Amino acid sequence: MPWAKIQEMTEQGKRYAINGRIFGNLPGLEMKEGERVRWYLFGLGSESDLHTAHWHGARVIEDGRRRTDVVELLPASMKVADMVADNPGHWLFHCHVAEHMAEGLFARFTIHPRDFKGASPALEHPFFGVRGAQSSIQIKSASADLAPGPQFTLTLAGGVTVYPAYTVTAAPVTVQIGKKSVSFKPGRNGKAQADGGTLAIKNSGQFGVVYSGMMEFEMTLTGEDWRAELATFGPLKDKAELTVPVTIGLGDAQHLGSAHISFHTP
Ligand SMILES: [Cu+2]
Repeated sequence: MPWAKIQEMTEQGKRYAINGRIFGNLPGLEMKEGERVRWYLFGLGSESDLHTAHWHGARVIEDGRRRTDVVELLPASMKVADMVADNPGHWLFHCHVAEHMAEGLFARFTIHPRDFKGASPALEHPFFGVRGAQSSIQIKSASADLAPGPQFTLTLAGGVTVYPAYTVTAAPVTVQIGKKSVSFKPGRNGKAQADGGTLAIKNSGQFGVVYSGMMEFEMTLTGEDWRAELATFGPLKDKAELTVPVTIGLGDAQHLGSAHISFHTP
């Protein structure tokens, strides 16, 4: 395997962690209302590791000097933060650098009420980041016009996750339902035509770049082949509804989702 490839894979697997835990999975940050708690903060890394530890629902005194809820940490620097746990609840503790947070640099801490007795509740599922990332397609509307012959038209609108500042000409967009697929090659205007459909990317601006991390699209899939493919999932008739799996490929990336299609006759 080429060295450059190994570097790339290492970079993809890299996460920003607190005590080795990511995405809200760090246990043990628990205290009782009224307790005085000392946090020892320590950062390590390189120039990308400029961290800002931030508490929700609480304030600290940083190094005995400053009352705040954000403490800045340069690599290999140490700070002490003193907190009076005066606000019971489950609170977020995270790095305020947006990219670090998106890559897992957050945890929860719990302030139990003064009269709390018993075992601490088990951590629930991660509440931010992980799950949302698994469904990388959102189909917001799907409808099919049961016009006869080649006028059969399935219209899909929704969004698919992309890298920030994604260039729409970078890779073909392949849509697959059942065994049938079509591939679009969007131009800089975000539009593409292919045998059996059209694609329009709605938020790629005048330069063909999607900045938001979510590429919004509208597409039409036309012709008898699509009707035949959809018919393998259930009967097609006026006012019927069907849920079908949809795969959208962007270059090497495969995004899996489903579309809830409503059918109507013209
Ligand atoms: Cu950070």
